[in-house]
Amino acid sequence: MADLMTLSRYNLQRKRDYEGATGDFTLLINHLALAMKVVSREVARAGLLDVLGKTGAENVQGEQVTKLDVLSNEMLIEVLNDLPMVAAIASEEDEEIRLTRAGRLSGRYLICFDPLDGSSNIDVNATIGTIFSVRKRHEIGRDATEADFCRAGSEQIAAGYCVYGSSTMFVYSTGDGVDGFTLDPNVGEFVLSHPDIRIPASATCWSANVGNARNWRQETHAFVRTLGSGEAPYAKCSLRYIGTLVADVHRNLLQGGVFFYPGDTKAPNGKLRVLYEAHPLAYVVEQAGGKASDGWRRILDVVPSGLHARTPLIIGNAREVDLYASLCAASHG
Ligand code: FDP
Repeated sequence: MADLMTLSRYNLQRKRDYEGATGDFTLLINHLALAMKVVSREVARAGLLDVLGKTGAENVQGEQVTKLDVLSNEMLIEVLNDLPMVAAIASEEDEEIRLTRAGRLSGRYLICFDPLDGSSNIDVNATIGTIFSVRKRHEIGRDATEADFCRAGSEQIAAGYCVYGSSTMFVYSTGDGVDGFTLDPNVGEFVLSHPDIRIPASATCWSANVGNARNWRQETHAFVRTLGSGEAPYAKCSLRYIGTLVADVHRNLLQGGVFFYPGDTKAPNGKLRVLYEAHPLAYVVEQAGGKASDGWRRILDVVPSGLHARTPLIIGNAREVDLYASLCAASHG
């Protein structure tokens, strides 16, 4: 029992390390984790309940909304709505921000999340996940606005994700390294299983939707040629693509690798969203010693033009992210 470092115990211990900590932030992380435990339960029972399939509606991104998307979104909103320290929420599923019931005026924190990343993998039982980030707002005492959210990713004070895979794992950072907790289904608690995650020094794989190669620009083709060259340091580098961003990034974080969803001739800004996907994952990966870029800029420096703005994303081992950036610079001058 003494060794069972649960997420709540871990957070309590950390709180003691920070002078003046009110416990608000600890409570917030614990509630986010609680919501993800509930989502994990629903994901695990998905085939048994009537929660598979699409609702028939489209979300703000013009994508088909699945029933589990809706359920996860509601679950997170429900949990966050009554926390007095949370002022407002931005969800990938919602067109506008949501001011919370309890904290809209006095809450210090703004939360962004993608309730269920990898929706197209739900019905085939492949790994999916939830991604979140926490920001502190600059002004309290008034309703938060979209502009309060549309700021650089470097303003995040915490970010993380939960992957619903062969086990459920909660991984997060508060700017002081990255820790991973695995859900023990018998105890119902996240238990510290991966302390101080560091991305391995070299990439063992690369991950991209090669189906888009027909639209890729020359820098992306050149990048793939290098990764697939079979020459050092890529002699053993293989392709691994789950097609759920958070799951691909999670694997690469643990085993070394680079994920890229670049801008191309069809979609110059790529597919992934700045606030709900790129910013939080970039925060985690940087904290683990990796890098994230849009090819030109550090992702954490990107200021989104709107709540649902998209960005090209190259994320993983520093060496490979830098290589992609140098190829961009070479092909566009
Ligand atoms: P999905 O559309 O299934 O929700 O941004 C969402 C996302 O999945 C990412 O998780 C994933 O990496 C990417 O889109 C997959 O896009 P492609 O199907 O174009 O490869």
